[in-house]
Amino acid sequence: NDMLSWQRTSFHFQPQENWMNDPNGPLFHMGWYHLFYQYNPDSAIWGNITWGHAISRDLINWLHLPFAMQPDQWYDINGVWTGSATILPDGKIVMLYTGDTDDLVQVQNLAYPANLSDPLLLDWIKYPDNPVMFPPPGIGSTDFRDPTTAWIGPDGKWRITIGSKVNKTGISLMYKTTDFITYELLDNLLHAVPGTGMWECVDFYPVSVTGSNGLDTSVNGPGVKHVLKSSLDDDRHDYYALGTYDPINDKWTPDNPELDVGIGLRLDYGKYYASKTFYDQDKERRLLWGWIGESDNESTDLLKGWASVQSIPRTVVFDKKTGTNILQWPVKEVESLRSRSYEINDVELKPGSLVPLKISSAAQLDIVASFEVDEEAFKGTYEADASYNCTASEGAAGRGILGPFGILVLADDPLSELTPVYFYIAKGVDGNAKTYFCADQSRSSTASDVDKEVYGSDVPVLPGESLSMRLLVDHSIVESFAQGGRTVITSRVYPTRAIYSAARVFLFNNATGVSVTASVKAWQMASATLKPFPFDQL
Ligand code: DQQ
Repeated sequence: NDMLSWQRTSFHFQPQENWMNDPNGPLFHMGWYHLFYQYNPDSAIWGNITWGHAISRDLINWLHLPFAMQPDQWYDINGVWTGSATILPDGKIVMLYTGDTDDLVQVQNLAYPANLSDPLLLDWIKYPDNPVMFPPPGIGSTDFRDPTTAWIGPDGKWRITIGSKVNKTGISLMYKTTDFITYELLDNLLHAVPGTGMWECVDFYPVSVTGSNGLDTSVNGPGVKHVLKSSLDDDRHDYYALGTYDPINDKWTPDNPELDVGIGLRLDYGKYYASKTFYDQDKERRLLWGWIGESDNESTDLLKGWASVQSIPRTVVFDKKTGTNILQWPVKEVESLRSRSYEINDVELKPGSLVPLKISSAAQLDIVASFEVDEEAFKGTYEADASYNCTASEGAAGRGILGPFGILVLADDPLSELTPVYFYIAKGVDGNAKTYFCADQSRSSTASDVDKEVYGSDVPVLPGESLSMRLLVDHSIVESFAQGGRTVITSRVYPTRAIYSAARVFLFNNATGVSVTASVKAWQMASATLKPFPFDQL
């Protein structure tokens, strides 16, 4: 089927076939980035979870390797579930992962590479006395999973945290260890948030408040904040908050309790889950991977024979300008795929206008765009949609005074299919404006059995800043970044008509009361190379 094969991505990481979910244990070792991932070798739906393994020099082109770990022991026979890597000061690599036992109990297991001097880390040894942790008293046997990367505290002991829940309160349990074999459960929780339910794939790491490099996981002190991220099983989104970590009491406190984990900011407002960061010691940056799942139905996934991709890895830094959020940005290596470029500057978009860009077969693109709103019309607007909300709105078809305006991608000429990514400005009678960044999937596909949500949230815009967005378009995935990565939305879409040479890009302004001046630079993107194993040479 032509349409289904066109929908397969060309520069996102994915296995050759079948089901994939969470990224696991990412690390850099001897010149290679390693990515492990939750994989079903037998089908395009979840099950038989095995650790897939791939390596890359540049995070974009990948070599598939044999499975790292398979469900073959009593303590992981129902699945080698999510885990994280820790690189010890002597260079040893420790992998902790969740096993679903023969009794369906969630336990934590230890594994390590058989041969550290192998750059490919082909063989993995499961510690013979696994499991190393059982669900502690008071914790449900199926509510104990996804250990983090370890970090070292002032007492010289390693810490890890593991997500769980008590009734409806999402919690993160704290453990200390010196040898990764025996663990001490602390009385104290790293954090808890009522009403958020089971915390999956907790991620916990420092960010620098002053510098622009990433920080290794054990770094703490003045000028450091800590990000706590949880994937909420109940609503399938990744939430984070900035705060302070006290390593004596092993407690994390949010900067703003109103924007606590699970009730405040999302890492990504679209289809994005179970993400995990790691410290790239080679380039001194913190990198974030996330699972982009499917939002069609399982029978289509079975038909196309694969499900899910990983996001383009993103660098994560603290946003020094706002102080309230992190910035996520596609790794610079993705720019190596940029080829033919297209540029258009200072186009005036009057209310109701639509301007096609001269790009055909617009399936693989990197787009950078900025928008200046007509100052006088903006100032003269007394009130505009003060209570706007992307998700509850009518999407890009809903016209307001100061929005929407932005870009239509994966759109065909008659606009029978289109995925709008746009800004929408709301203004209260107090004169304060709030800018929203949204992605509308309601008309992305003529298929009826796919998700049609409008995604998005507000995005901080500081005085003097123009509105800017970056879009990575890859057939059926659009990763959209506003204001340098303050708000991010990943769209998983299923075009059936806006495909091959019919896939186009437009600028649009559907506001009724304001003109917008747009400048755009777009690049056609080459395909990444994903080689099967065995490959001829490195
Ligand atoms: N996926 C894994 C679990 C994790 C969940 C199982 C999150 O370890 O909690 O495939 O997507």
